[in-house]
Amino acid sequence: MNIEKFQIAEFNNARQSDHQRSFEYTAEKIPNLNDILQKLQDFQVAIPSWALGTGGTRFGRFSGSGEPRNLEEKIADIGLLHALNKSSGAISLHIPWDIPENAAAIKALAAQHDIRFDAVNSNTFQDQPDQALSYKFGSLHHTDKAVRKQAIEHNIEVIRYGMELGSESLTVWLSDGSCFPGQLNFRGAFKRTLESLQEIYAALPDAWKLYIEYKAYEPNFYSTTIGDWGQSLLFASKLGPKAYTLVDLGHHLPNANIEQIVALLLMEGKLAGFHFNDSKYGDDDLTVGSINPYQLFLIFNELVEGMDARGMNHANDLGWMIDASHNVKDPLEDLLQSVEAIMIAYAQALLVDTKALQQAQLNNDAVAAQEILQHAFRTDVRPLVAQARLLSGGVADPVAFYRQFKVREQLIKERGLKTVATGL
Ligand code: PSV
Ligand code: MN
Ligand code: MN
Repeated sequence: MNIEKFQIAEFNNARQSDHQRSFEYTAEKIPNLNDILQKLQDFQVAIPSWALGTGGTRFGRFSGSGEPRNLEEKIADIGLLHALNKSSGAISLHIPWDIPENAAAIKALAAQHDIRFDAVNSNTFQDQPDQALSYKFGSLHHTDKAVRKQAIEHNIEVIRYGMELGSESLTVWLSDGSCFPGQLNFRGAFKRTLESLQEIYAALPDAWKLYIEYKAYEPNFYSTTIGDWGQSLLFASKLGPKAYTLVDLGHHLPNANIEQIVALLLMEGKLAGFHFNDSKYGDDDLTVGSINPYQLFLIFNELVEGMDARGMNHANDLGWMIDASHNVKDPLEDLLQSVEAIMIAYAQALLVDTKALQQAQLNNDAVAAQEILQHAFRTDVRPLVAQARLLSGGVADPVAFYRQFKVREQLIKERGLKTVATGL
C-alpha cells in the first residue's frame, strides 16, 4: 500500500492549530531551536528486518496478520514507517533470515523508499537446515576447528551480501558460552574466538566496521564468551581500529549503569552504536522507552555530551538500530512507538544545559545537577519531535495516522490473514 501525499496533508491540517500552539509554547524557551530541529531531522534509526513480524517466545508464537512474507514486503513496511515518521530511513538485515537474493533489485526497491542498508547481522546461533556442522556447542569459540571455519565463512558471506547492498558494518552476536561450571575453558574459548574474529576482521572492506555485541546470558546460562562490555572491548582492542563494541540495552545484568558504560566506550573511541529496546528483567526486547525512559534519556545525555566533546556527527558516526520483538502488539505500531521514544530521549538530551551541568559537577552540587537533568527530562519535547517530522514531510502523529487510515487492514487485504514473517 502507498501513503499518499494528500492523505498526509489532510491529516496534518486537521491537527495544525493544536500542534502550532504546543510547539510555540515549547519552542520559545529554546535558544538553539533550529539547530535542535535540524539534528532531529537528520537522525535516522535502522529498523531490524526481524522485527516486522510478531515475535514469539520458546512457549509459543501468536502470529499477526498481514505480516510481510518476504524481504520485499519488509522493505515496503519500513517504507511505510519512514513515510510516517521520516526517521526510519535504514534497515538492518539478519542473514540467513533475510537473504537478498537479487541484491540490485533489493537495493533499488529500498532506494525508492529512501531506505539505506545499515549493519548486516550474521547468525551462528542457530543451525540452518542445509548446514554441515552444528552450533550446539558454539560457533567462533568451538573446540572443533571445522565448526569455527564454517562460522567464519558464514560471516564472510554476510559481509559479501552487505557489500552488494551498500552496508558498511557487520554485527556479530554470538550465543557461544556454557551452561554448566567446568564445561568450558574460559581462556581457551576467548583465544579461539579472537582467532576466528581476526579472520573475519581481515575480510572487512576498508570502510567497514565490525560491531561486537555482548550479552550477559541466554541461551547459555552459566557463561557467555562475549558476556559483557569488558570482554567485547578486549576483543575490539585486540582486533584493531575497525572493531567496536555494540551496546544492546537488554544485554546487561539487572540495574547495570548503562550510561556509564556508554560514556567510557565513547571516551575510548570504541562505541559502535546501539540495539535499542527496553527491559524489566532481562533481554525482554520490549518497546523502547516503555519501561525506563529516564535511563534512555541518561544514555542520550552521555551520547550528546561525549559526541560533541569528540566532534562527532550525531547522525552518522554511530550505528543506531532497534532490536525488539514481542508478542502482543502490531509490530509496525510498536516500531513507531520505539522510534518516537528514541527521538524524545534524543531531543531531551539536546536540551540539557551542558555547561551548567559541568559547573555543577565541578562544584559537587548534586542538587543542581539533578535539577538540570530533570528539567530537560521533564520538558514535553513531543511538539519538537513532531515539528521536525513535519518539516521533513512526515505526519503529526504517526500511530494515530496508522490507525485512522487502517494501514494494517490494507496490508491484510494485500497479504492475507495468515502470514508469518521470518525472524526469531
Ligand atoms: C541476541 O539476543 C540479539 O540481541 C542479537 O542482536 C541478535 O542478532 C538478535 O538478538 C536476534 O533477535
Ligand atoms: Mn541485539
Ligand atoms: Mn538481544
